[in-house]
Amino acid sequence: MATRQAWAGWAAVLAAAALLAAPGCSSQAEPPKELKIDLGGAVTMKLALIPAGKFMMGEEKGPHEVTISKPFYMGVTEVTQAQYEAVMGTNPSHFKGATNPVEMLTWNDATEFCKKLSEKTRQAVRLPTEAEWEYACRAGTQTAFSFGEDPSALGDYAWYRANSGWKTHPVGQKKPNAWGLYDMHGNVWEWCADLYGEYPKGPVTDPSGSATGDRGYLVLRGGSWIRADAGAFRCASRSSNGPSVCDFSYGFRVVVSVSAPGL
Ligand SMILES: [Ca+2]
Repeated sequence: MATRQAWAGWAAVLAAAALLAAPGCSSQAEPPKELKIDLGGAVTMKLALIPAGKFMMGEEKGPHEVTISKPFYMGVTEVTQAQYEAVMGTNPSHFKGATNPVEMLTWNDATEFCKKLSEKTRQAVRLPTEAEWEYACRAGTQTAFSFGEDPSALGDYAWYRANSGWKTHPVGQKKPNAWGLYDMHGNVWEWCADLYGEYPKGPVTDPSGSATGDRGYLVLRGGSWIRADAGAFRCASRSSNGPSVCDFSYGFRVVVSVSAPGL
C-alpha cells in the first residue's frame, strides 16, 4: 500500500509540474523545470532540469568537447540521510543528521539506492555520468569553479576544511550554482556512474566513461569537507576509488531521465 501511495504521489507531482510548465494551449509542452519525488514518510527529493548543451571537459588534462544531447534532471542536493533511509531502511553515515548528506556508502550502495528508487517510482533513476556531473557543476561556465576563477570565494559555495569544522553539514546551506544545484563543490565527494580512465581524444556525445577503467575504480567528483586544497574543488577535478570502498567523505546525488511518462 505504501508503494501505491508513493506512485500516486509521484504521478500527482508530475501532473502538477506539467500544468505549471505548459500554460495556454502550446502543442509541445516544455518539461517541468523541477521534479519532486515522494519517497514516503513525508520525505521528498527535489531535482532540477538541466538543459542539453556543449562544454569543454577536462581542463588542462585532455580537454575535449562534450555534447550532452538530452536534458535531464539532477538532484539539487546530495542525497540526505533521511532520503537514503526512506529508500534503503538503513543509514550508514558517520556524521548523523537527517538533512546531512549520507556518507560511508560505497559505489555499490549508491547504485543499489538508484535501483530501488527506480523500482519505487518506475523512473530511470541513476548516478550521473562523469560528463553530466561536470556539465551540471559548471552550469554554463568554463571557469575553474562555477563561481569564477577566484578560489577565495570557495567558502560561499562549499564546505571544505577551512570552514567545515571537520564534519559534513546539512545540504543546501551554501550558495547554489547558476542552475540551482547546491554543494557541487564540497561537503561530500559524489560518486558518478563511470569507470575512471583516460578521456577520449576528440569530441564526444553523451560519453559514459572509460571502457576499461583503471583498476576498476569509479569516478568521484567535487571535493569534500576534509580537503583543504582549492584545486580539489575545481569543476574538472577528478578522484576515484573502488566500488566497495566507503568513506565518511563520500556521498552521491542522482539523475532522472526527462523521458518520464507524462512529460
Ligand atoms: Ca558535494
